[in-house]
Parts: sequence; C-alpha cells; structure tokens
Amino acid sequence: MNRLVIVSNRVADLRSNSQSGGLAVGLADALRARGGIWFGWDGTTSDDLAAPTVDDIGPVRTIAAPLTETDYNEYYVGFANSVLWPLFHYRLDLVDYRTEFHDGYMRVNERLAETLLSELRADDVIWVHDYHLIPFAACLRALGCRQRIGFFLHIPFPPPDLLTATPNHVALVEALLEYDVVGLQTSSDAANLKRYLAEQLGREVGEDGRVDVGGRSVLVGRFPIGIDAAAFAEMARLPSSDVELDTLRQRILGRKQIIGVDRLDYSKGLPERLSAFERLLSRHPELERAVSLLQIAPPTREDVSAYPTIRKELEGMTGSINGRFADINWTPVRYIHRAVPRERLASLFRASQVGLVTPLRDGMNLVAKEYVAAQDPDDPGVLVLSQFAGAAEELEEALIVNPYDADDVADRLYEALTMPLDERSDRHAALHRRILHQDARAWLEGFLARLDEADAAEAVCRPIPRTERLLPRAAER
Ligand code: GDG
Repeated sequence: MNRLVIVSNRVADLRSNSQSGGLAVGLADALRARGGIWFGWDGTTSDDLAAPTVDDIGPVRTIAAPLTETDYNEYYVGFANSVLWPLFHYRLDLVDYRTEFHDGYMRVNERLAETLLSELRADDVIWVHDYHLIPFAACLRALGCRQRIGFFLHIPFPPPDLLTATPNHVALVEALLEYDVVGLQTSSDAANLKRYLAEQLGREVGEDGRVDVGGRSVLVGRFPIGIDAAAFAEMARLPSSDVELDTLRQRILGRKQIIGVDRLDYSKGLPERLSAFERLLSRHPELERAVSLLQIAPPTREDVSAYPTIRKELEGMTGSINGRFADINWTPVRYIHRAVPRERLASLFRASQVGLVTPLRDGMNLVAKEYVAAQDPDDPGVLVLSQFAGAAEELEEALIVNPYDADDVADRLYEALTMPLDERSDRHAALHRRILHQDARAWLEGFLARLDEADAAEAVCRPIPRTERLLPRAAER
C-alpha cells in the first residue's frame, strides 16, 4: 500500500493519549497502518522559518512548521477565518475581504508546499484537509508533483450566488480541480460545487460525479464524516464521580438537563439557542426549577474580531435569562466558557435528557453524533438538531428544527422533554445504527479507496511554466 501524507492546518499531537477527537485518532491509525507523514502548521509564530519540527514516531513522521506574525494575520486570521469561514457559512455580512489577506493565503500555501516537497516520494498518496489549504494541490503541481492528491472540505460549500461575492472565486474553484478527488460532507454541498462548475466554469459534471479536466478526471463526491461511535460510547459508560453526583442531585430534585457543546463560534447559533430556551421557560412555567440548560462553549479564534463580539452577546443573554428566572437553588442556564476534558463531556452527554445542536450552518457537526453515541440505550435522551447541520441529512430520526424559529425550537424541546420511553428508544436505536454504520473508519476508508483508485499517471506530470499557472504568485500579481 502506498504511503499516506496528511496535510492539514494543524498537526495532531500523536504522542498525546488525550487526542481531541475521533477524527485525529482515525487519521493517525491510517497513517500508522500505511506509514507516512502528517504535515501542517505548528500553531506558533516565529520570524525564524529555517526548519520545521520533525518528529518520527514509528512509521509516521510529523512535520510542523511555524508561521510568521504577518502570515498568521493574513493567512490564518485573515483569508481563512475572516473571508472563507464566514463566506462558506453563508455569512456574507461578516466577510472582511482584503487583497493582502488573499496574497498571504497564497504565499503560505506556496511556502508550505515547497517545505513538504523534499519529503515526498513519487508514489505517495496525499490527502489535504479543509479551507485553509484549497490551493495546496495547485502549488504542489506547479512544483512538478504528479502524485494522487485528494481534498476534503470539513465545512459547507456555499451556493454559487454566495461564492461569487468574493474576488478570486474562479481561481479558488479552479484550484480544486487540481485534486484527483474532492470530498464534501453532504449532497447539498456537492450539488453546490457541481452547480458552480457548470454555471461559472462551463464544466460538465457526469452522473458519477466525474469532471473531465483536460483529459484528467476529477471526482467530486459526498463523504459524510463520522465518529468512532463505539469508543465514544465506551468512554460515556465510564464512571465520572462529579457528573454522577450532579446527576443524583438533579434526579432527587426531579430536574432534567438540556446540553449544548460547541466551540464559541457564530455559526453554531448560540444566541438563537438561548432565545429558544427562554421562550420554552416563558411558555411553560411548569418547567421552572424543572429543567436547566448546560452550555459548554470553549473559546476559539479570539484574534478574529467577530468572536469577542459573540462572546459578549452570549454572556449578556445568559445573565439576562438567569436574572429573570433563577431561584435560590436553581440556575436555568449554566454556561462554561472553557474546554472540558473529553471523558467528562461523554459522561455529561449521557447524563443529559436532551442534546441541543442548533447551528445556523455546519459542515457536519460531530457533537450531534457524539450525543447519540453516549446515550444509555435503555433510557436514551433525545437529539434536537438544526436542519442546517450537515448531520441532519443522515440523522432523520432526531427532532429536526429551524434554529432561526425560537417557537419551533421551544416546541421541539418541550416534545423532547416529555417524550415517552418507547418513542425515545425507537428514535435512538435508528440514530445509533446510522452513526455506527457511517463511522470515522467508514469515512476514512471510503475516501481513501476513491483516492487510491485515481489514476496517478493521468495527473499533471510536468512543472507548469509560471505563465500557465492558475494561481499567480502573490508577488507576480
Ligand atoms: C469542523 C466543522 C465538522 C467541543 N467542545 C469541547 C470539545 N469539543 C469537541 C466536540 C467535537 C469537536 O470538538 C467539534 O466538532 P464539530 O463537528 O461539532 O465542529 P467544528 O469544530 O466546527 O468542526 C464541522 C467537523 O469539522 C469535522 O469534519 O463536523 O461541521 O465545522 O468532537 O466534542 N472537546 C473537548 N472539550 C470541549 O470543551 N474535549
């Protein structure tokens, strides 16, 4: 089997046992099985770009390179998180486009490709992840690489009308055509990309998702990401004394708990979620002192200006709801703005009667799948899920809501809190079957099988003269 090279914005810490999620574990397992490299940013800034940090762990080499302060501001904070993230989450109002951001994005992609080049073997299979690195294959091809290269987009792909609102949209999508396989989370994401290719680039996409690009075939497909459901369920079953104590207290007081877990990001619909919870309490006074919302929202990307704003909004709303409804021994909203260890998260999911997952837009949303995996099959909780999460395409037996409609969310929350055991069990069994079937391994093996099939000989096999490059170097523009 050919060696695997994973390229992602951040390199996972393969020496730590407490991996942040099933995704990193799954990718690390695939790397160990095939041998290979995990390459990306080391998370630091430095003016000394001389040598990246190389760590050999058995058959796997991790290579992590720093960014300069300017690169961090233009590539990471700028183009990736102030242009592509909001744009791909349908938030044109939050896009902060600047030419220097795009230049920085191209510069970093080119430099990272040059750094990786000397490590590559002719028969490697390369798998690039996410919106930070869309032009990475184009940069490698420009350096003469002819290996199979695949790309997976973890976030949504927007409809063409939205995408065309940003300059460079043509170059961005043409850069995707330098890959052999382009994977998206849902069929609507895949349909959006295919529509763009047809309408804006006049490219015909076959029924089988194949696009012919100058005699080369690019596969555009749906590869819904999953979790290691069995391992997460196991973790949720482990005793956690503080969670058990809290559960006992809730049970004695006859209280139920709704849980939300999200990075504090505007795409996750947190203010809308709090409004819906407030609506639930106003419409059902009998639920006062009988239900609470536990919202865990660790900080993220605080250097991007939209993020401190949403944090303040959330703190204000939490204070206002608690001020209005709280009683001496009941706090309606418990809000934790810190990361919670993964094991405790799993126990908390199991101890909560409702999992509330209401993003305004989300590529997949793994929390929805983790909540289902963590439930006790004999007394499962109910998942309330946004229609705008990619997961809604698969998890049909959840209570599906429109996160913009506070009344709808409040009604479904009430339904979830009062649902009889029979119905909860039926819905959970169906959801559980789905997440076990489409788990992290199925996703990984499904994508790599398609990439392994790609005919490397058809790939671009010569250095492209600068004048022919789809993506001009920043300095040449
Ligand atoms: C992107 C896409 C897509 C959260 N808080 C804590 C914590 N988490 C963990 C969750 C889950 C992960 O982080 C979040 O994954 P999501 O899928 O929900 O969302 P994004 O971070 O936005 O991920 C998304 C995903 O990529 C994969 O393709 O599904 O649509 O946006 O695993 O449990 N983990 C710990 N403490 C926390 O406080 N330990």
